[in-house]
Amino acid sequence: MSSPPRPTRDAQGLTHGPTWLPVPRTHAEHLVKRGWRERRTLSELLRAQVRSRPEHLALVAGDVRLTYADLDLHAERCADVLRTHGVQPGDRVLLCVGNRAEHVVAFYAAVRAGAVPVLVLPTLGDADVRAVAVAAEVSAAVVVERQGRRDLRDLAVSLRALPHVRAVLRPQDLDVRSTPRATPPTGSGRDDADAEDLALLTLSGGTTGTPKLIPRTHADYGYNALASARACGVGPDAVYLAVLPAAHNFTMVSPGIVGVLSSGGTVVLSPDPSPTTAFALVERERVTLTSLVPALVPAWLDEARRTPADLGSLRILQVGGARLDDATARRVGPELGCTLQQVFGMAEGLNCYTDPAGSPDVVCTTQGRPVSPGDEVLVVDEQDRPVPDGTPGELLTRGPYTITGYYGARELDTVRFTADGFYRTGDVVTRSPDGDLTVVGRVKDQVNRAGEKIAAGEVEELLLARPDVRGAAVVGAPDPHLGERSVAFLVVDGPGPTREDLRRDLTGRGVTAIAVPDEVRVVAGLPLTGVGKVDKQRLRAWAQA
Ligand code: OOB
Repeated sequence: MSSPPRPTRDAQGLTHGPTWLPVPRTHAEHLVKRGWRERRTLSELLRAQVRSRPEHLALVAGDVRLTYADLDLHAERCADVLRTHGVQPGDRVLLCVGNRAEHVVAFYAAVRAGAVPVLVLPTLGDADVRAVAVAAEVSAAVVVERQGRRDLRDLAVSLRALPHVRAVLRPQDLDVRSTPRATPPTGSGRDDADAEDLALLTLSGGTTGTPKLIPRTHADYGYNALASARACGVGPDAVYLAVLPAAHNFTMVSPGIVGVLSSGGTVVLSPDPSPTTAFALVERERVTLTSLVPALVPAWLDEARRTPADLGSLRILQVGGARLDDATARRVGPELGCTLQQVFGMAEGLNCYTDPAGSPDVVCTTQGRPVSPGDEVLVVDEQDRPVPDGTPGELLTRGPYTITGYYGARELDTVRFTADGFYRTGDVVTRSPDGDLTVVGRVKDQVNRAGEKIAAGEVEELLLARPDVRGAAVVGAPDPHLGERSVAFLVVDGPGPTREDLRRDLTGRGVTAIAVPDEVRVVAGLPLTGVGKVDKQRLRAWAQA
C-alpha cells in the first residue's frame, strides 16, 4: 500500500491537506449497492421524519418538549446562529453540552450548516478538551457552564483564546426554550453537505492519554443508526431514554439518539443516571428502550425492587460499553421485567447486538453478533493468524461503518489498522460456531505474575459470581518477587471475602491457584470513567499506593 497523503502545518499551527481518508469512491458505490451505506445526510434522515410526523414528540429534556416540527425549526434557527458566528461548511464545532436538549439541537444544527460536530463528554478534563479542540481545529464551541459540581467556565475562556476559535457559545445562547412558530416548519430545507462527507468527530473510548478523534461520515453513521434501529425493533412508537452521557457513541448511534430520531421515535434525556430519576421518567414518558453500562445495573436492579414507579412500558434494556458478568445478566429479565440486549460496540464503528428474541443462554453469556452482514470479523493470535472458534484471540474488524483511519493521526493508523484496513480493536474475544462473540478481556489487561499471564477479565467474572461481591476489578501492581502481583478491588455486601476465602472458593471451583488474587482490597465503589466504565488506570495507581 502506498503511504496516504499527510497533512502539513503552517506557521500558526493550522493543518492543510487531508486529515482523514474517505472510503474510495468505487468501494463506497459497492457498499451503497449492497444497502450497507446510507445515501442521505443525517439531517435529511431527520427531515424525512419531520415531513412524516411533524406533531409527533421528538425530544424531551427537563421541561423542554419538542415535536419533530419544533426540533426542525430549532435546528434551523441554531444553524443560523452558528453561521452568524462565522461557522462555514466543513468547519468543526465542539459540543460539550451534557444531557440537555441543546446537545441534540446543536448537533443537528451543526450538521445542517455543513459543519462537523465534535462530541465531547462534559466529564472530560479541561486539558483533554483543549487538546481535542486543537487537534480538530474547531472554529466554534458550545460549552455548558456547569455539569454537576464541575464549573466549565474557565475552559470556555481558554477555548476562546485558541487562534482558530471564533465563538464559544453557552447552551442558553441557542434559546431552545421558546417556541418559534413564525414560519411553519416544512422539513424541506437543504443542507450544505453530501452523504459521503465527514459528518462528525467522536472520541475514542480509551482511558489512556488524550482521546483520539474518529471521523464518521453521514453515509456510515446513518447506516449504523438505522441498522441498529432495525436490530432493536425501533420505530415511531419507540421511546428511548438516554441515561448515559448523550455525547457517547452508545447513546448517539446504537441506535441511540440518531437511530431513534431517524426512525420517528421519541428521545428522552435523563439528567443523571440514577435509577430513581430514570424510573420516574420511564413511568411518565412510557419509555420502551434504554441503555446502561454494567456498573449501573446492580443499582438499577436494587431500586426496581422498591420503586413505586410503573416500569411496564420498558421492553428492552441494553447493556454495553464493558463486560456484563453472566450472573448479573441473568437477573435482568426476571427482576426488571424486560428483555436484556447486550451491546458490544466501539466509537470506531462495529456494533454487535444480542437478538432480543434469542435464547436466554446466548443473550446472558455473549455480547452478540455484528449488526451488518457487511461487517467482517477476524479473531487472531499474536501473528494475526485466525484462531479456531472458541479460542480467545484479538478481534480485528472491517466493514461498512468502521473507520479505516483516525483523524489527523497517520502514525497511529499504521499501528491500529492492518495493511488491508482492519481495525485492531485490542479486545480479546471468542467466537462461537454460530458467530456470537464473547468478550474475555483486553489484549493488555492481564497480570504478568512471575511470567504467568492472568486474564483480569476471567478472574473478575469468577469473583462476581459470588453472592457477596457486587463489583470486582483485578489489576497488576509491581512486586519485587513476582514482577507483578494481582490485586482485586471488591465492592461487597457485608464484610466481604478474605484472600483465604477466595482461595478456598476458587480452587474449590477448579480454578488454578495462580488466578487467586494476591491481595484483596474492599472499596466503597470502583472508580469510573466519564461514561461509567471501570477506570483501570486509576486502579493501577491505587494498587501501587
Ligand atoms: C463503546 O464505545 P467506546 O469507544 O467507548 O469503547 C469501545 C470499547 C471496546 O473496544 C471494548 O473494549 C469495550 O469498549 N466494550 C465492551 C463492550 N462494549 C464495549 N467490552 C465488553 N463487553 C461489551 N458489551 O463502549 C460503545 C459504543 C457503541 C455501543 C456500545 C458501546
